[in-house]
Amino acid sequence: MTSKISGGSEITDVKARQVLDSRGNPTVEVDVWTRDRSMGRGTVPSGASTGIHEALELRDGDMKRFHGKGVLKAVSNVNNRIRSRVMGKDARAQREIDGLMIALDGTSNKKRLGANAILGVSMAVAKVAASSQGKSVYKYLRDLPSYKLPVPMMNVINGGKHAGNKLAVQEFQIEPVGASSCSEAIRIGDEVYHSLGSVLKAEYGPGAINVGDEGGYAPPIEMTGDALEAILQAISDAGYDESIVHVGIDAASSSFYNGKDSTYQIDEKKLNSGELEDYYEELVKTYPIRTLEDPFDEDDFDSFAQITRKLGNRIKIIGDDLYVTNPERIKRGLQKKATNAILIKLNQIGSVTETLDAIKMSREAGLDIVVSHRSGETEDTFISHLAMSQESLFIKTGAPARGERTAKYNELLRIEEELGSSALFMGSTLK
Ligand code: 2PG
Ligand code: MG
Repeated sequence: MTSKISGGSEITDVKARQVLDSRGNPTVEVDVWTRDRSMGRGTVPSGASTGIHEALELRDGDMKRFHGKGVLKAVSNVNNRIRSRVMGKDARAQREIDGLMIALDGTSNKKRLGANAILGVSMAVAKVAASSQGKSVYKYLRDLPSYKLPVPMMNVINGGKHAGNKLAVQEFQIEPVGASSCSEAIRIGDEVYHSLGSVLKAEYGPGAINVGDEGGYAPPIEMTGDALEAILQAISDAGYDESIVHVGIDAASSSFYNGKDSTYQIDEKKLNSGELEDYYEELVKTYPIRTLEDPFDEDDFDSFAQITRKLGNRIKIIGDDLYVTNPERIKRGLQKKATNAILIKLNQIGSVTETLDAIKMSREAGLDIVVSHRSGETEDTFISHLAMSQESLFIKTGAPARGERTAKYNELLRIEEELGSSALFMGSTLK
């Protein structure tokens, strides 16, 4: 019997193709098949405010096709070198398969095969293994006695590299922690999002409700405080208050950092890291901000540690570009007590196994987990399952608008339905 099951999950085909992401840029999609005719598909996302320490996204550089952004080399690496090594393996052997691809690549940042090639296969392998066992992906990834759905961290105003406005801060988020379930949190977030549309339209004109890369509005606002005021107004217009809906920001501050004189350009000011820390402290005093991601440049572990010492008992300081889901950098951050939470993105490190290892290390050290999308996304819903399986406090996956963002929230609605009355909600731990 066992050998029959093992035979069923034997990989019989691997096929990659080039498809488009939500920004209209090419990306890698991989289908993996097993003997029992199960199929798993992984479609790889792509960032804009990419950390310099991230694994390499292999692009063709052929300026005659897709302005150099094609991924045919990565696709060919899957269809040839990776495929021939992975064929015949048991899809349940995730660690072995990921290890084999990492060794085949042989570089520290996956630049030979491309992290996009490796991750596409890695996600497809996990999905096909789940499907071959007749399990939901989150249950396959981690068998837990009960599951808690994450709090949606919805990016409702886009700035920085995700929008054509002058906001330095990249993301303004709402977090409906006071909901009694994930589905209720999605409803509340959606209501606030639409109220915000009305607030922005009234204040800044009809063009203010055009949206940025992650589905949040991209109004012609320049000052951080003005964006936060609009959000508070929207929370109240929708009939809620700060105890139900928290606010968060992802400063993505490497994108407004000038390395030449070590200053940050924000709100018409040029600040050094000490002044920027005071600026955040004031912001947190004035507004109900409960999460603050990437407040300083991606290599400034010490400033992260300092703000965590100061504000860490009240709010979550989240490291994204700082850690790039990389165990080596996480170790460094833990030694310095740089943050109390970590953003997790599969394509920053480039395989499911390494992502799970990064999460385990972070969780065991007491960091809160925030599983995240990228600004360039696809219809793939793997991160909804990853968040479920890893007891992620939040899932950060954009506004409750645009198909590639709602795909993730909708998958959580399906999961909550599948769990029925046993479904728990992370919001209850944050009230
Ligand atoms: C971030 C991400 C996702 P990007 O900085 O957290 O919101 O942006 O994918 O552009 O790196
Ligand atoms: Mg970020």
